[in-house]
Amino acid sequence: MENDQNGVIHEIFPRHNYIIRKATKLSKVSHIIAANIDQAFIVVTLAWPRTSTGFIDRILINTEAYHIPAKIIFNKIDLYDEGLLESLKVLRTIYENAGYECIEVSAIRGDNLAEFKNMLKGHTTLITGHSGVGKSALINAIEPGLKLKTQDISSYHKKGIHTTTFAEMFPLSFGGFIIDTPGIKEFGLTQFTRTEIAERFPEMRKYMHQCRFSNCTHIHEPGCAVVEAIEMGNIALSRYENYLSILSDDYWEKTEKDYRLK
Ligand SMILES: Nc1nc2c(ncn2[C@@H]2O[C@H](COP(=O)(O)OP(=O)(O)O)[C@@H](O)[C@H]2O)c(=O)[nH]1
Ligand SMILES: [Mg+2]
Ligand SMILES: [Zn+2]
Repeated sequence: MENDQNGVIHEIFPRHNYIIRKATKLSKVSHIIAANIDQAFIVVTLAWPRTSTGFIDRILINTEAYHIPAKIIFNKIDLYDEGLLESLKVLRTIYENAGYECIEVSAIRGDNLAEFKNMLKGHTTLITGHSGVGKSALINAIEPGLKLKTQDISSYHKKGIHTTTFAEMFPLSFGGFIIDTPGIKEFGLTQFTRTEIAERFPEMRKYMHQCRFSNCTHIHEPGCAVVEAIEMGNIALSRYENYLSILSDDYWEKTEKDYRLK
């Protein structure tokens, strides 16, 4: 019965997708970070704390696994010098070629915030990325009413990086929802098998059915269409290197020499 004291569940929606995180590598307990997401924004920066492509690619493996379209938000561009702007161009090309939309923004200076806001409108968006890259600052910039706490990054060294420990969902006044995640240090990939990893790289997926062996790991097999695509310049080396490092350190050692750019 509905009354003033008790809330009533009107409808239970099925979880179409969700992102989980295990407490530790061996833990059997999984924590659902967010559910029913229709896009994920990976907030990164080439300024401090600089995001590695390894981190980006691990998150993308997760979003691919749950069929969540992902976009990469390069923040703090007000701090980029010429060298970093050059790196930005290179990274944009890598990720756009892999099929991911990219946008460069500055929460502080205001660059491209109207476009950023437009990308959020009407969607349920998971916002993820390292602690300190400016997730909360970006959300505040487009929805000042939320007044999310931002943290002075100089204090991270001393205190460790813990402000929030769970994801929070907020409605947007202009339509849609955002889910602000706590600073995620690392996504576990333990729920995937080794052969599934390659399938989570859209640009590798495009070629792998042409490999000579159906169980090709795209490392050392003859007639590997993925390796051929790398040699032709159709797959970015950094993505492939991250794939190798994800598979295992041993594989990485063995193949590193062969596929380095000449
Ligand atoms: N220069 C500059 N600093 C930023 C920008 N965005 C965020 N910051 C700063 O980076 C620090 C961390 O931001 P915060 O939003 O708390 O990061 P979060 O941990 O990802 O939520 C704060 O000191 C922000 O003021 C930006 O675009 N430019
Ligand atoms: Mg935050
Ligand atoms: Zn192959």
